[in-house]
Amino acid sequence: MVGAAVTRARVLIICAPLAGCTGVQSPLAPAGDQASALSSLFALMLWVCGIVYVIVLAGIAWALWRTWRRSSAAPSGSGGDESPDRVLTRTLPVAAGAIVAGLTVLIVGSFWADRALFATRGAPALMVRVTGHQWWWRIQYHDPATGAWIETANELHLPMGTTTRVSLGSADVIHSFWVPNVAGKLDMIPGRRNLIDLTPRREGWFRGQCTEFCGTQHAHMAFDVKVESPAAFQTWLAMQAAPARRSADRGARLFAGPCAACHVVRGTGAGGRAGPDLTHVAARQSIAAGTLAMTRGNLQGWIIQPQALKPGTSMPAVPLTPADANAVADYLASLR
Ligand code: HEC
Ligand SMILES: [Cu+2]
Repeated sequence: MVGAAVTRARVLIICAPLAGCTGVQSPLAPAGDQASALSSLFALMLWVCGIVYVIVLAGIAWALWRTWRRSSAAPSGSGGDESPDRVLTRTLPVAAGAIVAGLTVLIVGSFWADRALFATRGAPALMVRVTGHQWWWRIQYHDPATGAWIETANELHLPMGTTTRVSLGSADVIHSFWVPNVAGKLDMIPGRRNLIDLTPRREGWFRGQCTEFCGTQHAHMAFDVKVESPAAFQTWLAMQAAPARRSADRGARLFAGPCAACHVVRGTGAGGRAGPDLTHVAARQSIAAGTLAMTRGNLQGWIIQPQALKPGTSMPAVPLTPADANAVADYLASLR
């Protein structure tokens, strides 16, 4: 019994690293052009370096075997058939040639992959602006029809098969933007904007993550990514562009007090810019940059005690009676 359990534990431990080879946050399961280019480059490097590794080990084994055979055949130590100098002059050019050839393959491969990262030379089909904040993501879509910027947070939607150019910036410290299944990573630096192209090729949900340590809640700075058909994307964007549902409930009135100072709810008086846009917050998958699943209960928990769920977050605990927090959570859950 105990033996079987130990064996099972060993198998699990050995297999654990393989879990990184697939899933919604893995560069080894590419679902976009840029991630495919990078994973091909990874495969090329793995093969070239793997072959070199095997050749070097084989050479060492062969040399050891020859030395052993010679010393057992001629115990007097009177040398073999060939002088070491002659062996060197014959093998060195071959080894040098192999090194140059291997490095050339790697250099060409990495230039090739680098060029593939910028898909479109001209104007991209869609422009998105993502700004890193400690510890959440402000996301703005450029609407080509009106020229307006449509704002949301912590959830990135991308149309399948088209290139979205994302302009990355930061409001405070250096963050880094990474959706491993779709593209490589790029830093978000205060005072400048970096551009990254995303061309997704598979529909579904993926996960993005900040990959530059940016403070205590760095690990809780994630975002959901939805790749959907261009038609579904247009429907979603139109929904995001619309103002929030009008409400005269108690929750809406309570929200207009302290919460409105930091949060925008378009179509109402709430215009604070310090926190995420909440116009359609209930339509998102998660709360507080991937920290909690979007449920009515988690919304209420977050409102009552954000500092317990994400210690250090810039959202303070606003004093509310349980009945008031309940009403505010009802209001937020209605913002779809
Ligand atoms: C001082 C500014 C401030 C005040 C006041 C404030 N918030 Fe926040 N809020 C934030 C910030 C900043 C975040 C992002 C926190 C994070 O993810 O680290 C946030 C996050 C949220 C989120 C999660 C949004 C998302 O997309 O994940 C909700 C919901 C929310 N706040 C509701 C409220 C409500 C309701 C009130 C009033 C009771 C309130 N906030 C008061 C700053 C504030
Ligand atoms: Cu960060």
